[in-house]
Amino acid sequence: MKITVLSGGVGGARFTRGLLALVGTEHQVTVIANTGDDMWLHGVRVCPDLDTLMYTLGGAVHEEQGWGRRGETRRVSDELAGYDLGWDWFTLGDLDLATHLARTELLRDGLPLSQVTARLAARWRPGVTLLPMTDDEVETHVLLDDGREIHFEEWWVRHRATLPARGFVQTNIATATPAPGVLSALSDADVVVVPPSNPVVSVGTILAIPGVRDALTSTDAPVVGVSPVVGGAPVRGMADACLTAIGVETTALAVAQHYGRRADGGILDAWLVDEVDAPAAAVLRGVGWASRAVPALMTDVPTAARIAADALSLVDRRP
Ligand code: FO1
Repeated sequence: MKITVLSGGVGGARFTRGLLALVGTEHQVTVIANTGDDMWLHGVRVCPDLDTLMYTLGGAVHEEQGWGRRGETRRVSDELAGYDLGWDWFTLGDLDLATHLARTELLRDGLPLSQVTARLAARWRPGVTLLPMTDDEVETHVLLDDGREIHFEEWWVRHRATLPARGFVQTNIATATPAPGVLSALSDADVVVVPPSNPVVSVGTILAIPGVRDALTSTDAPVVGVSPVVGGAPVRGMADACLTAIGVETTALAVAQHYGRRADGGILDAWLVDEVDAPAAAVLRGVGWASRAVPALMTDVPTAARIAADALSLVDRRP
């Protein structure tokens, strides 16, 4: 079975780790990753979501953080601070820095990001085909109520998404093209999964790449989503601030309606919610969705695997 996952960072990575535990190696999993969080820092290219997926699926992630490397040190970033360079709110660990140096070297050698990603991922053997959503440099910027526009990571990490925002833009999005393999991963899939990633700045950014949304709405594969919101709050991170910025309520029902049902011009056929949101599942079933409420908190890998199984079975796909 060909399974395609649209993923941001931590939530999508943990879901995909559970999916791999469920399907093993006899099924082919492709992950299309958000690269809107990417940035140039100290002359190297940082790709937070690609790296979170690579480290998490490769067994090297700092588990509590959900990003960065286990056993990380900060000698280089301390030295850079000595030169008054960089930010105290966003630093690169020494081990992580090697990933960015390798990526930058390969990019400067002329390789597109998709080939660079394949080369780096080969070391970590993530068990999936890891694709950036595009090879073009697209960055998510936040439009603040005060008129300023700042990089998403500054809003998210420096300001913990507390600055009132009125929306998000992706730079260069109009001329960006899907990376090689992205559209076929959607059109040739047996099932497409939208995991509990940030629906605005992760999944939304992937959908903003010209051609991706059309490929998703027209694929023969069923498309099933897993709610990132449980009981009116995001499971992790600050997706509520992102949803509020675009005028969407932070509920499992509102996020489903934001994505939309494919029969109504949206991107999903099915929506898996947590037990506390069982009423949302009932409302959605009443208007033609496939929807079910299950224990949906990914507390460990076996639980994430069971949630992945629940998502696949909601669209009649069984590994
Ligand atoms: N998150 C933080 O809260 N503080 C950091 O200093 C930080 C550094 C960092 C370096 C590389 C990288 O790939 C990710 C990093 N992150 C940091 C996490 C990052 O904010 C998240 O991975 C993304 O925002 C999730 O989309």
